[in-house]
Amino acid sequence: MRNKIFFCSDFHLGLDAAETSSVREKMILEWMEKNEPEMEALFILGDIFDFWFEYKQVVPRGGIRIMAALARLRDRGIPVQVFTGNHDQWMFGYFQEELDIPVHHDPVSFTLQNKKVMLGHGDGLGPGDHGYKFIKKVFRHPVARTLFGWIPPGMGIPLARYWSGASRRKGAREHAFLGPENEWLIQYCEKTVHKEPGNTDYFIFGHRHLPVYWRLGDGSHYINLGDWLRYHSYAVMEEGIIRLDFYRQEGSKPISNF
Ligand SMILES: [Mn+2]
Repeated sequence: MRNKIFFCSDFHLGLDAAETSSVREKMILEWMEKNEPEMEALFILGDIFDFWFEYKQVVPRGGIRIMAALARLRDRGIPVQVFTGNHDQWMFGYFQEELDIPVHHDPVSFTLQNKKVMLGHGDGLGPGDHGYKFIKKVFRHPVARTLFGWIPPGMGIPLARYWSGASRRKGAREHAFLGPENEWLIQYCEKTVHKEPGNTDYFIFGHRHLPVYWRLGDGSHYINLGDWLRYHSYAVMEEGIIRLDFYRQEGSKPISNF
């Protein structure tokens, strides 16, 4: 029976970390295949790729197995939706046209199993981080995209990979949980539920690379999906209830306040 909705993010394919990208990719496929018989839908909340830029006629090499697996899910009639992350925001229609998968660039609220769920990558939300918010605007600007598209891929892609690595090294300082006052996604969610209590049952984001399951002021919940670089974590919704789980890392627990 297809009654489970799966949420995951931050595969960062193309980046060799604790495991190589290809070992990680195979693990993700194994996870998808194992859960496919019960899969009602799959949401991927950004940073599938460590770098992605769709040129007009060309896409970056790599990631072919994950794309084939997503195509197979679609062929079996399973809804798949993708959000772009800060590392793979330059998706301009390839997933929609080739894989029949909708791509979202901003957070979206869905009603899933009778619950209101807000989904997004999570970058650029909450207070502070003005440098990043500015760069994000620049990178999203059509003129910047066009200009980048004119740089030959042999130069443009290494340049972008360097930038992507630099932003990750900056983020690497934040592996530890900073506490509810300093976790900007918790701040963002608390502010949202303060303005509109009871409007959302679950806020689910990626980007933070830290599995978090947090009870918010109005009784709703914020979930951070963690990542597949360190945690192999994901969320699964069944009968309107979401749990955060770890693939092949039994006994791991998310950071939680309940
Ligand atoms: Mn990420």
